[in-house]
Amino acid sequence: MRQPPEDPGDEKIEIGEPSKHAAGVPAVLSALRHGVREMGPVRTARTLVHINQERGFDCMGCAWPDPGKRHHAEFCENGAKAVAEEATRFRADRDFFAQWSVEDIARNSDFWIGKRGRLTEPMYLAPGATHYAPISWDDAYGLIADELAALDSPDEATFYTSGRTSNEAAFAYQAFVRAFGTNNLPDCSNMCHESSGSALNRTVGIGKGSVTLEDIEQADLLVIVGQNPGTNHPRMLSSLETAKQAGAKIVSINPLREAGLSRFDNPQTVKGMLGRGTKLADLHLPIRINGDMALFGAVNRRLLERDAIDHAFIANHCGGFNELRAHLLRGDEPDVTAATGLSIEDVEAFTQLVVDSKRTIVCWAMGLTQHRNSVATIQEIVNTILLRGMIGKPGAGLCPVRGHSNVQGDRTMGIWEKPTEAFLDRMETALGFPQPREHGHDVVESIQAMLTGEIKVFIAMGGNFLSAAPDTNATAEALQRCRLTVHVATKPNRSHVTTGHHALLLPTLGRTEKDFRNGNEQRVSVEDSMSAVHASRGRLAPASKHLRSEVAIVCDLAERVLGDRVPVPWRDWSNDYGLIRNAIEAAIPGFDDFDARLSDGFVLPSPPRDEVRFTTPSGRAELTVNHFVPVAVPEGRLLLQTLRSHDQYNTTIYGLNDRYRGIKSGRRVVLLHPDDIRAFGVVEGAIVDLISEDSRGVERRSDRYRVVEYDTPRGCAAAYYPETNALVPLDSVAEESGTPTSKSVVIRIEPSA
Ligand SMILES: Nc1nc2c(c(=O)[nH]1)N[C@H]1C(S)=C(S)[C@@H](COP(=O)(O)OP(=O)(O)OC[C@H]3O[C@@H](n4cnc5c(=O)[nH]c(N)nc54)[C@H](O)[C@@H]3O)O[C@H]1N2
Ligand SMILES: Nc1nc2c(c(=O)[nH]1)N[C@H]1C(S)=C(S)[C@@H](COP(=O)(O)OP(=O)(O)OC[C@H]3O[C@@H](n4cnc5c(=O)[nH]c(N)nc54)[C@H](O)[C@@H]3O)O[C@H]1N2
Ligand SMILES: [Mo]
Repeated sequence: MRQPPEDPGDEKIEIGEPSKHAAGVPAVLSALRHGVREMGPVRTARTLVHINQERGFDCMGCAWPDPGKRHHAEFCENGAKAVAEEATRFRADRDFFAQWSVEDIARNSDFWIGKRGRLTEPMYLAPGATHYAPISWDDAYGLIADELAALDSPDEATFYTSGRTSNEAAFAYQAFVRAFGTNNLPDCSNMCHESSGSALNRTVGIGKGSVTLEDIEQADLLVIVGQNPGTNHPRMLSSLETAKQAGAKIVSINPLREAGLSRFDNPQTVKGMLGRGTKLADLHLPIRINGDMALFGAVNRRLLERDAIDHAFIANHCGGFNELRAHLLRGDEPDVTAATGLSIEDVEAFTQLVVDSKRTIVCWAMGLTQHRNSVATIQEIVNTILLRGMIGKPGAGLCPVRGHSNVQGDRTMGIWEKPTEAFLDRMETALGFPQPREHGHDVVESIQAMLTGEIKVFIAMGGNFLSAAPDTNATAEALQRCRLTVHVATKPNRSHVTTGHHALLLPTLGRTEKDFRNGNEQRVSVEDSMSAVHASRGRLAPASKHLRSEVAIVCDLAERVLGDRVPVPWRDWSNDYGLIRNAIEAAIPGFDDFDARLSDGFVLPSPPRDEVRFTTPSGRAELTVNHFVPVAVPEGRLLLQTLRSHDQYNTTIYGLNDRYRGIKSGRRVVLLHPDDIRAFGVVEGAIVDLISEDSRGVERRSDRYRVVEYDTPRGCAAAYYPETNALVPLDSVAEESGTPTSKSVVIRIEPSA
C-alpha cells in the first residue's frame, strides 16, 4: 500500500521565472500527477470523465458555470486536483487517530494533515483526552443534543457553513438552526464575497451578479479586477478566449501580472495544446493594493467630463445622479497616480476602452472584497457600469466571481446571519414555525463572542474555521474556550485539532460519492456564480460505509435536538431529498417546479438582468457617493495581500508548487518589489519574519519567509494564505460587510533570527 506524501519542509524551495501563459500541456500533466498520486491510475481515469457532465457531479473546484455544450471532458487542472483530493484512496481512520495524538497532528503542516486522507467514522475527543476515539452516530448526536439543551439561550451556539454544502443540506441546516432559535449562521461568505453582496444589494437590489456565461462571450470589454482566474477559476479562461476570438478587449487590473490573464493555451483545443494559445489581456494595469476605488473614481469623473454617459438609462433607471456628479466634479478626489501607482496615460487608456465599449462587463473577486473600503470600492465600480448603462442588456453587467462551488446557493437557501424580514416571513409560512428575528453573528462576531464566553458551542458544516478565519491565535483561543466544537467534514484539518472542552468529528460523503437513502439514489442541487441551478450526483462508492450525507446528519441531529417541537418531517426529508426541494419551492422565490426542472437545470430570476428592474427601496439603481480614504501605511511599512498559490484550495494544500509564479517545493515566501527588498536592507533569498501592526500598536508575527523578488508595485507585498492569517487583526474588517481585511495588512519585515 502506498503511503500519503510527507511534507519536505521549506528548506528546499526553488525560485524560477514566473510563467507568461497558463494551462496547456503542463496543466494536464500536473492534474494527472495529482490524480495518480491520490487515486491511482484507474480511478483517476474513471473519475475525471464525470466532472461537470450532465449526469455526473458538480465540480467542487469553483463556482464558475458550466457551458451549455459540454466538452467530452471539460478539462480543468484545478478541478481535477479538487476531485483527486476528495476521491483519494488514503484514509484517516481509527488507527490513524489511535496512533497520532491531537497535539502531534497539530504539530504538522496543513499539507500533511490534509494528505492523511478521508475520515471514515465518527470520532470523539473526550474532555482531557489526548486522542480522538471512535463513537457511534447515536452517541455523537446525543452529546450534541445534551450540550445544546444545557445552554441558557440558543444564541450561545453558532453554526458555521463552508460553501460546498448542497442546497438541500443548507436548507435543512438553516431550518434546524432557526427552529433551535438563533440566526447565528456565519459562513465562508463573510470572509469572501460579503462586500460584493453588501454593495450590490444597496445599489441594484440583489446581492448577486447580473450576467450569464453567454454575456461573457458577447462582451466587447471585459475588465478583470482583483482576480486570478488562471488558478482559481481556470474554466473562465475558455470563456475569455471565446470572447477574445469574437473581438473583445480584456483589461486586467492587478498588482501582479497573473499568468492566466496574459496568454491561455486551451487544453480543450489542438491549437492550445500546441502552445500557440490566445493572448488575453490587451491592457494590464499594475495597480497598487487597494487603489481600485481611486482608479474607478477617476474613470467616472472622466466619463462625466467627456459626457460619455448613458443619459437615457440614468434618467429612466438611476437615483443619486446629481449627488454623484457634484461629488466627482468637485475635483477634491485623491491624487490618482499616488493612490494607484498608475500613470495618467494608463488611466486615460483604460477610460478610452470604457468609452469605446458598447458591452462592458466587470468581473472581480478577492482582490476587491477583502479591504476596509471594499463595499465603497465595489459601489464605485457599480457607478461606472450604471453611468454607461451597462445593465440589463446582452454582453454587459456586473460579475462578482464566486469562490466555493455552492456559496451562492447556500445564501439563497438562507445561510445568513442577517436574513431579511421578507425571507423569514416566507420561511415561517412555508415551514409552519416562528423564526428568530434578531440578527445573528457573522464569522468575526462569532469569534469575538466565543472569546467573551457568550458562545459556548461551535458547530461547522464543512470548512476549516481556524485556518480560514483571521488572527489565527485569537481564533484558536476562541475555539478552545468553547464547551463543545463539532465538525462535519470529509478530511482532517487544523480546526479539528484545536478544540473546545470536548469535540466531535462527523465524517460525511463528498460530491463525488453515491448517496443512497432508504435504497434510493439521491441527487442534490447547487447554484453557480451566475445563478444557474443544476443537479449533482456522485459516481463513486463512498470512502467508508459509515459515512452519512450532510442532509442525513442535519436531519438526524434536528430530530434528536428538537423532538417534535416544529412540524418538519426530518426523517422523511433525510430519506427523500425531493421533499426538501418541495419545501424550498414553497419558501424561496424562483424555485417553481423545482424537483422536475432540476434535471435540465434552470436559471434563477434576476430583476436587473431580466427586466432592468431594481428592487431597491426607491425602485431605482442607486449611484453612490464614495469617499476614498487610503489605508494608512506608515513609513517603512508595506501593504501585504494574502492570496492563493496554484496548488491549494483555500486551506487545503494540494501540493507545494505555484507553477505560474515560478515557485517550487515550498510555500513560505514573500513576494516583494526589488526596491523594497533593498530598503529593508535584505537580499533576495533572505529569510525574514513578517510583523503586522494594528491601529493600537499590537504586533502579530509570522516567521521565516523567503524573500522573492517579484513584479509588484512598490510598497506592496504578497504571501500565501492560510500561513499569513495570523497577521490579520481580528477587528480589522471591511466597513458594513465585516469581511476581514486579508488583502491589506500593514506589515514590516525583519531578518529572521
Ligand atoms: N484552485 C483553486 N480554486 C479556487 C480557490 C482555491 O483556493 N484554489 N478558492 C475559491 C474561493 S473560495 C475563492 S473566493 C476564489 C478566489 O479567487 P481569487 O480572488 O482569484 O483568489 P486570490 O488568490 O485571493 O487572488 C486575489 C487576486 O487579487 C489580486 N489583488 C490583491 N489585492 C488587490 C487589490 O487591492 N486590487 C486589485 N485590483 N487586485 C488585487 C491578487 O494579486 C490576486 O491576483 O477562488 C475559488 N477557486
Ligand atoms: N488570509 C486570508 N484568509 C482567507 C482568505 C484569503 O484570501 N486570505 N479567503 C477567504 C475565503 S474567500 C474563504 S471562502 C474562506 C474559506 O473557508 P472554508 O470554507 O472554511 O475553508 P476550506 O479550506 O475551503 O475548507 C476545507 C475543509 O472543508 C472540508 N470539506 C471539503 N469538502 C467537504 C464536503 O463536501 N462536506 C463537508 N462537510 N466538508 C467538506 C474538509 O474537511 C476541508 O478540510 O477562507 C477565507 N480566508
Ligand atoms: Mo471564497
